Amino acid sequence: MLILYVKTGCPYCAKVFRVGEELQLTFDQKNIADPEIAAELIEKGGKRQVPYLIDEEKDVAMYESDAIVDYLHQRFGMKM
Ligand SMILES: N[C@@H](CCC(=O)N[C@@H](CS)C(=O)NCC(=O)O)C(=O)O
Repeated sequence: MLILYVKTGCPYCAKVFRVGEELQLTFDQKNIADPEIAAELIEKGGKRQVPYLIDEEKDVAMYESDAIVDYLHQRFGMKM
């Protein structure tokens, strides 16, 4: 499961969504507009910043859209 913490209107999140579409990925989206989700993000990642990706299968989590895009390309970009 890929979990992506996002915020409506966030351009960095939009960048990750574009790559997700390109790679035909499905994210379990969590929007920090909900204060409980925002608190959950801070608890898990340490700060309130989106996008934040959790790849449960690989036990990997990261902030920073460029790092997320690179990670998704590396992990899913070579599908045959
Ligand atoms: N360098 C970061 C920038 C991320 C960023 O600035 N995100 C904003 C939303 S666009 C954010 O998390 N702001 C905190 C908030 O909205 O509470 C990236 O590329 O992911």
